[in-house]
Amino acid sequence: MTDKRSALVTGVTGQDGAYLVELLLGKGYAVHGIARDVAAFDHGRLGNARSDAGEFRLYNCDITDEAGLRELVAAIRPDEVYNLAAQSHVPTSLAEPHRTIEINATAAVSLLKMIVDLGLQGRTRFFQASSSEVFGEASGSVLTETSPMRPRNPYAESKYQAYLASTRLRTETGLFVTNGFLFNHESPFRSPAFVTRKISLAAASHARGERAPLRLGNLDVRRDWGHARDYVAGMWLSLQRREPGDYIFSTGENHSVREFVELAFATAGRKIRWQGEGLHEAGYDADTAERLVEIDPSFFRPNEISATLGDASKARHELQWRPRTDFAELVREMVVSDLDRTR
Ligand code: NDP
Ligand code: GDR
Repeated sequence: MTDKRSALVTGVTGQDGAYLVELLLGKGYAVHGIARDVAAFDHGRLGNARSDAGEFRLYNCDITDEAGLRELVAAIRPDEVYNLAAQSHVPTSLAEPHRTIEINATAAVSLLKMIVDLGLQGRTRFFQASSSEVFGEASGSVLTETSPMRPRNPYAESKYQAYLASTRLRTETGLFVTNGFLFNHESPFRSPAFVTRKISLAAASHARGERAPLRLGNLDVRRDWGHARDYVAGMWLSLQRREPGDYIFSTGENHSVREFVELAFATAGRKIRWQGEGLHEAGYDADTAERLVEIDPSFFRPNEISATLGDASKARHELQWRPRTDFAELVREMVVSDLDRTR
């Protein structure tokens, strides 16, 4: 590769990886992506970015393979590292806490420390993908960077551990490391393991004649949902500052799973009428009375967070960051994309 600005991106096969690589290539970076299965990287996700000034190279590497990762970091000497690799699914973290901590915390700390050990702390800037999950249940209050952190599941614990280590290394060694407390962000590239894509896929398949009802957990939890494209722009902006810092990235508005369902099915041409209560509640087509949505208690979570809501004023003032896609546009984009795919 040439003397372009270089970025190392972990978790490149994930949702944010796709948008971030596209953004960096568009800015002319030499992008080095690591994935444990490079064949799983969907080049179609890069849009037109490949014709831009950047260069893209993929490497097979599990983030928990410390020796392999060290070799890559030493060879690339990246200007920027974006640590996106994670076991990012909260229910999976309950079933596999050890693996979640190993990937999300231990490997993140090793990567941070190896940059210092390789003498790169004067050169390499580091973005750590942290999460609104670290704050735990805030009972509807608006979260800022100084809100108390009370993780409620192994995923949140892992992100909290990585956050603590990163801020310690920042003051101990002068490493430029920034944490983004990312609130939920979605897109047509979201894995169907997450509720928004599960809903958009179901709305699209019902428009194509699917008869099996969509089975969901708690319809009344509220999330501050934004678009992934906006959030990766925030990641990049946070590394262009003179000084490192930690930032909330959120829209400042939240909506319930129920609202997401209603809007998604409306986009696919179905109006939902709710009937029943609690576990017996179901969503019916207002015109045909077809049962479209039902409750499945297996998707309820222990220690559920009832609502998230973030205040991104710091990112707005210091980074001039603001989300561009609102809730209605997000839902529409996801459903239209799934309708196109299933056509
Ligand atoms: P995804 O789950 O879509 O992507 C995670 C990526 O991590 C995948 O590419 C996955 O690869 C990779 N990965 C998992 N385990 C390993 C491993 N052992 N070695 C190497 N790579 C691994 O997440 P998102 O793109 O949505 O999120 C990006 C980051 O932002 C994550 O750290 C997530 O925790 C964090 N975040 C995301 C939010 C959101 O709403 N999207 C909100 C808050 C934080 P593979 O394909 O092989 O599984
Ligand atoms: P979350 O996202 O756990 O917030 O983590 P998810 O989409 O899984 O859940 C959002 C909310 O919806 C409720 N829910 C359901 N969730 C799923 N997955 N499936 C269902 O059927 C269902 N029914 C209701 C959940 O209980 C929850 O309240 C995401 C991930 O990207 C994390 O990595 C990230 O850190 C946080 O967002 C911020």
